Amino acid sequence: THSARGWKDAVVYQVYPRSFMDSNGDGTGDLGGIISKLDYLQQLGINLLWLSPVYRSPMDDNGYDISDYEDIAEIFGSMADMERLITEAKARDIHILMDLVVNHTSDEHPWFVDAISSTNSTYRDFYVWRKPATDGGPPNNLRSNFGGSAWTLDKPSGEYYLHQFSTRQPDLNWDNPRVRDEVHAMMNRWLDKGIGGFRMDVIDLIGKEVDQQIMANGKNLHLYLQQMNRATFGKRNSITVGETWSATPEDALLYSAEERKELTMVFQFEHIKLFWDPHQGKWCNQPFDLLRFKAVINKWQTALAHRGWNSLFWSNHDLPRAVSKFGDDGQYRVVSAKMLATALHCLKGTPYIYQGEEIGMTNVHFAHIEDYRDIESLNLYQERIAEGVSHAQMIGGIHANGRDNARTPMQWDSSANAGFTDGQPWIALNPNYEQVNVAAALADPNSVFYHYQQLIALRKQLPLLVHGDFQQVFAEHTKVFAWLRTLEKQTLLVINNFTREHLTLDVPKNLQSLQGRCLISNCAPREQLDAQLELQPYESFAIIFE
Ligand code: TEU
Repeated sequence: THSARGWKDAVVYQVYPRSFMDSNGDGTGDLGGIISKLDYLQQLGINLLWLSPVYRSPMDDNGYDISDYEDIAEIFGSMADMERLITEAKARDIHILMDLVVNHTSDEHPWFVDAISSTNSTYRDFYVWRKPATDGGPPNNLRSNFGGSAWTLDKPSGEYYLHQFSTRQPDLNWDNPRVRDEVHAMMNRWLDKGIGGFRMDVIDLIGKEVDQQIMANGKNLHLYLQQMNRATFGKRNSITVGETWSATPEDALLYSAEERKELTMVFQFEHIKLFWDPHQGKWCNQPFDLLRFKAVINKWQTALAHRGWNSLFWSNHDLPRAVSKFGDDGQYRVVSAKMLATALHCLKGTPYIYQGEEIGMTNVHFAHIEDYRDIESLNLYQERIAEGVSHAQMIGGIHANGRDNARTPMQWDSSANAGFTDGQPWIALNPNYEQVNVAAALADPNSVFYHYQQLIALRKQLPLLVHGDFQQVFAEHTKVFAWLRTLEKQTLLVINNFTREHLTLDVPKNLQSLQGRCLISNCAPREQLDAQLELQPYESFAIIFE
């Protein structure tokens, strides 16, 4: 397995199992389908595979509502299939990161079924119960991320239970040591199966101080993570990445500085939230602003330059497609997708590729709300329309930032249903699958796929890419994102034109007429820079000077 220190040249690929590959024709992706595509992932060159949840679940939130942490949902296959996936992946030097969803369970988890059955249940205190407010309503005005109150009344007991997500995802009470012990034991049984580590769902919420309405970064959060590290993965060569929407760079150091013995790294979302409306959130999309975007990336690269570690991502199963969000999914789709790949993979940290990103898959624009499946979009659409927001505004917000953009089936080829299923797909495909698919990408030496493959290979070959210091250049430029990576005598210059415009850059004296070697480019290779640099639309390249 990856020694905890040797993992820094790894690249992670995220699979959303429901939409990756269907092997039994039921229209939903499954473990057999993933196994059938391991050769493809090995060809891409990734070494870690973050698997979104495949555990038993009523699928209220597509598996982020778990009713049995140690059994596999029938639609995904069996535990034997899961063990086969771990083995087959390892045979290709690919290690599985399981998705650990322990801020909450499903309301069908036996713990909750028992807890809600009686106030005397020995599992009552596994969850968060509060008496009604004096007016008989919810204990406080906390809102759920999926619309409505974060409190649901259990009529027989007259008490409310907390759920920061759907009403069917009751929050676990992490202040109860029995909860921590049960979760640690479950994690160790998964580690004993040979997984490479965990991605940890909304892990910044497990220290919540409910009565102070402090939901993220509660006072016991880091204590619980240090306990978890000691009790489970800390003793193994594991990789852990926490999903922490609230994290600042200072928090990220607390989570990921090696001596803290908490996590390997975290997902922070400042570069994502940057373009959400402060009041309407993601449903009112703000135009991309490169200067603000660069400042955030620069801040994070600088803050974790020598302690802690960055995760690097443009997208995941909750976010719009990278090329639609940060590039151009029209006539410049391929060149801008390659630019985004170079930009991500030449930063310092661990790159995450979301399924389909490596072939430049794009957002989807379904016309009707009935075409969508995501509980978050469906609930918030209803809630906002009821508040008087127009259909056009909400469907526009879903088109720009809805989670189903990332959940339409993986596009394998131009055959029916893009080769994803020979059944009825659980969600419609993106109509562009006849042009945008893996088969076409593998047949085209200039495809986005081979650009990713090259970047992943370079990371394994070049310590400069893994360990080199980051230093932004052209910091004030509103259309170009550029930086240097330096390690000992080597300097890498990375230049990305984030626009469809032809640009002319004045090259600083110290970078002029140096003889370099072009590491990668999405246009003509560059070896040397003169006083002026003409950039094509979305042109991106990296030159190494020794
Ligand atoms: O996401 C946490 C989360 O907060 C996001 O759903 C976020 O609220 C939303 O995408 C922004 O509008 C994690 C999982 O990644 C997500 O799929 C789950 O739905 C959620 O937790 C609950 O488990």
